[in-house]
Amino acid sequence: MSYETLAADSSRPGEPTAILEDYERACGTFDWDETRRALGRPPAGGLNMAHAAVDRWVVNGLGNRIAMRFISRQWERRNYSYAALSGQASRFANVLDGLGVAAGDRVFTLAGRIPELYVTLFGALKFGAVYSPLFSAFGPEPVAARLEIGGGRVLVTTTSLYRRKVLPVRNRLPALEHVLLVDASGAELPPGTRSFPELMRAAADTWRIPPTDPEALALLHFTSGTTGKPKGAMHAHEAVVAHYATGRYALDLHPGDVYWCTADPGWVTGISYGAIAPLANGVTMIIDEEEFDAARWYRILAEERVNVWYTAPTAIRMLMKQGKELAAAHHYDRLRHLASVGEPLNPEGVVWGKEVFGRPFHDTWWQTETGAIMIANFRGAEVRPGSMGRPVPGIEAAIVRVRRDDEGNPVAAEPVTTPDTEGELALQPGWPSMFRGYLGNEARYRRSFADGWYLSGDMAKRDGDGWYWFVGRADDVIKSAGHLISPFEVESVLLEHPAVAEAGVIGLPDPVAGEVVKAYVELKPGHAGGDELALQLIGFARKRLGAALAPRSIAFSSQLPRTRSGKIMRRLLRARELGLPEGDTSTLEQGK
Ligand code: 6R9
Repeated sequence: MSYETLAADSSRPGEPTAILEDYERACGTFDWDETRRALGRPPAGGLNMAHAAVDRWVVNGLGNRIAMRFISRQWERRNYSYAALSGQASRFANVLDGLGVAAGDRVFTLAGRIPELYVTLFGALKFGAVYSPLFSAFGPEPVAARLEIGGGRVLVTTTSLYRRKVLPVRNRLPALEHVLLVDASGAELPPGTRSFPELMRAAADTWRIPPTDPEALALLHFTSGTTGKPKGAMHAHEAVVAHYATGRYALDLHPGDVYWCTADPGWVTGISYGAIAPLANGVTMIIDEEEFDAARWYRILAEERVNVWYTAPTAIRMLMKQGKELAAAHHYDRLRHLASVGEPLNPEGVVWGKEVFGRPFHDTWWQTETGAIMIANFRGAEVRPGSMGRPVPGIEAAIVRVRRDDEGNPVAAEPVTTPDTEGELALQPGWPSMFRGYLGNEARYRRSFADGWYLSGDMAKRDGDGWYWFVGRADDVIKSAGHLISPFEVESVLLEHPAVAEAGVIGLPDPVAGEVVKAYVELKPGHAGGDELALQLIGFARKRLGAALAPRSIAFSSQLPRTRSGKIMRRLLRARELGLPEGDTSTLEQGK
């Protein structure tokens, strides 16, 4: 079935027109400096993300506008005005000061969608510290690896997450000096922790943002590669310029809108578009503490009168699975713009949005490294279902053919001009939210570039009209339910099990989650595979990695395919599993 191009949404009565109405014109006239100026400057000078997102609204007399509306599991609603958020963030900046934290130190959160996470984020930014989120569904291993690489000095978390995920690995984290618990005080505090609310109560709620160099580091977002440890992508305060601009152009955020981003703040989308871009655009954001629940989501969209909704293909497919009837319980007459990110969005999903909400989903593409949306379907333009859209104004993209040396390092990248030709999606560096490096891994950073292009690691095509179409990853990284998973991180944990000699981990296609993690395991002599051991290994992996990363299924193999240099060939495992052509097996070890 092919899908026809959908005409641009027309505004309904009372709706503002699209911010980006004329794509070509906007591309021709766009200027980062002009955008930068729109964000104002903190009194002490420079450019500070927290000032641009929060404080400037207070300075401009809009402090009473609601910045965040929390909906607790029990459906209690709690509002934070821009002024209240600014005051709380100032308190936290004072807390950091009192703890002796220095500018540039790393402040982490390990928490679900709770107000303290956002207070920590903006407080750390105001202070001049670097903020890094950890996904609350991570197990102790991914938590430890990221805190270790990031040299986390402060961690804000809950008592339960601390006991289950940090305490078991804390002796590996000498840099971690301060653990602040949001839900404990006095005698109930476990040893080596302090009370977040007590410290906050004792701190002043005013803070003068020090002069912030736009290039000073603000955010550290961990992402995954195929080999080696997680990579900490570093982002500067200046990234807020791109958050702001893309919030306008790609998400059509108008000041005063009600906006809901369903991404968890443990990942880049939940920070860039679940906190910074929306506030920089002066909207009220909805933050739901609860996990996915179709009936609840429809209720939120309707009752909170959401204008702009940013979600992900896995969620859209889960909603689709439950049928249109459930959606019909409400009216969504305020819903103006629907957007999606994180994985390929099936054309069916785009069109389903139109059927259920009267608006199609607008796919957007970007990565942890790009910090902000790079390619999008715009509200004011036609939508081509199945396409990621076109580069946002200010961004130059291309499809390139990459030549690599024997070690896989890119040596040349040449733009492909013939339409509909597959190649690697590349971007011309220089936009404000581009990552400034991988913390402590300069070599890996350098390998992301060739001939002046940033290489995304995604394969794509561009059609004759300049629209981009996703083809697949160029590497073995797994995207499951929108979460980027490193096969190496999963393999490393499996190898710690006494029965496991070798492990190869791949993503298997899944109709809802996009991909699910599957592990192939070679056992040590004296061990026999079977259902019981498979369950044991899954349990072992879940305990260490957490539910988000652990494999869903395990297969035993007496001989995993290896290259002559001994590396497990994941590509071949996948091809064999799916009955696909095996491709080039010239490096395969004989007889496998
Ligand atoms: C924001 C985010 C990045 C990877 C990216 C690509 C995949 C993201 C997509 C998409 C197809 C889209 N991806 N958006 N694939 N269509 N619209 O997800 O960041 O976690 O770093 O993942 O996600 O493979 O390279 P991150």
